[in-house]
Amino acid sequence: MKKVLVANRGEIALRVIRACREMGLATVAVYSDVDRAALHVSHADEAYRLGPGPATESYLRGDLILDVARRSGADAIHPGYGFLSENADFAESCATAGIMFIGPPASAMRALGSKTKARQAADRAQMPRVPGSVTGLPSVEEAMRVAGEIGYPVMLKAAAGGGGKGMRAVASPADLPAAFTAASSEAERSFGSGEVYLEKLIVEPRHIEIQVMADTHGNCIYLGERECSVQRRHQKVIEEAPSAVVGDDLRRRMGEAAVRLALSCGYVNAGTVEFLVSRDRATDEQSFYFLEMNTRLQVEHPVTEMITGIDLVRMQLRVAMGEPLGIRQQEIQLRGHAVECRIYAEDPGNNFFPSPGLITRLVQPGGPGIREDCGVYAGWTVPLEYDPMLSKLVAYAETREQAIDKMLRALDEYVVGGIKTNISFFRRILSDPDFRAANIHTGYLERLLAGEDTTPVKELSEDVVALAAALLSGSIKTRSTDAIAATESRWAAAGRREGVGA
Ligand code: MV4
Repeated sequence: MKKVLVANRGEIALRVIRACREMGLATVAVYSDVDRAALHVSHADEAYRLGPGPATESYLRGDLILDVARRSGADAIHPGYGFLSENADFAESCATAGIMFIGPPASAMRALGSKTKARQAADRAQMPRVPGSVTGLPSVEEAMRVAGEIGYPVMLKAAAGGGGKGMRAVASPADLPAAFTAASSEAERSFGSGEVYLEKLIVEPRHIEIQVMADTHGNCIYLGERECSVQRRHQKVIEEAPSAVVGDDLRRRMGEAAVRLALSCGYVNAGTVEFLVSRDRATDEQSFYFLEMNTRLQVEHPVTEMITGIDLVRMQLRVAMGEPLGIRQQEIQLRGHAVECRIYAEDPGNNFFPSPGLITRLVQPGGPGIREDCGVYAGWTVPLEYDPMLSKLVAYAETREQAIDKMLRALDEYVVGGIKTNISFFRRILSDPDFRAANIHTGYLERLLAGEDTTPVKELSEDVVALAAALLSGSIKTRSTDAIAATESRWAAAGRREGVGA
């Protein structure tokens, strides 16, 4: 491998270009018309125009990207996250063109891309998964039967969905038929497949994911977990590693399950296995349930890099070159605590509406234990066409409390002029007593924003379960649901990808 085409933009394109340069690999950037002056273009050795601004006419055009690979003589393509990173057809067309796709084989993407296929793979790998169906539900009657078997509340999910899109919580049998029909037609519209399955609803779980890395010699390791429960409308807002509630034993059990799944699907390169973790209020025991597997490098990979000391992109490139992992499971050591804030051009004071425009001033934080993966600069105009993430701010320290306080200090240094950002939003979360006490779960942020008590309920009364189900299904319109929904649809149409996924 001599020359890598980075088929992405923003901070992740810069991240990959940096790793390539350190390894003596030549780099090719691709850009759309609105990204002509983007940072990743100037950092690459060569840059090629793809087309107009919309992602569907540029970063999602696998044919144009392959054409640039041929013209530039690139022998590998790194897809980053989002865009074509989980597109099995694109991975296959790279292989057909004799170009190394830096990621898993198309076959592994296909085995894990459908959520029902992934659940079947989880059964083969003997992983605990959320009770429910592992195939699509052929009819409302069958949905009623399965839901009756596992007990309400249940969660309807689109097999072709993911990241929380097309999910519906159902609190009672009376609500199921309408929810099933709605979920299926929404799935058909959004993902081209109306296949819907259902699971037992896990109330107020934690969303914890395991990073895995597999080479082409049959080796696969896990690199600890990331706590991703602090989300707003299935967009991760703050991620951290390690999780405050995962001890050595649970980490080992989840990690070994994740590795079993990866190996059983012939997985190669970086991947993330998502779990729900819940604590039984009666026995106080923790249970973990397989949710889905993401067949790409994730936005939040830096927090894992900080506590393991391992450069995951460098490892991805070496695996793609056919090298063995070069490290055994028992050599992986986790040290310290890392917290990541995704800095967005959004206005928390106006329903988190995107705030594109010219960045007139940029003062970036620094100092010991601060890492900033930034994709913008003063003088850059944040375009409307893509996900409005500006950078990822990561704070690393010996303990969680020190990492949080370091992050607060760094956020105080951060100045972005000309556009609105969500920086103030993080100060509110990181100062919240429940967050600082790690009393977080997937419903935490919605309740903090709604001004409600965020302390997890001690025992679940029926009305709390119904409230949780209704909140999860979005059937309770929070203040800004409609406005955000309007924004979401605009961004979704503009090809907004990973970076919002749960
Ligand atoms: C669930 C769940 C509870 N019970 N499934 C969210 C996106 C995708 N990764 C799966 N997700 C969930 N699936 C069952 N059976 C809770 C989540 C979940 C979540 C749900 C609503 C609001 C925010 C959430 C954040 C993380 C996970």
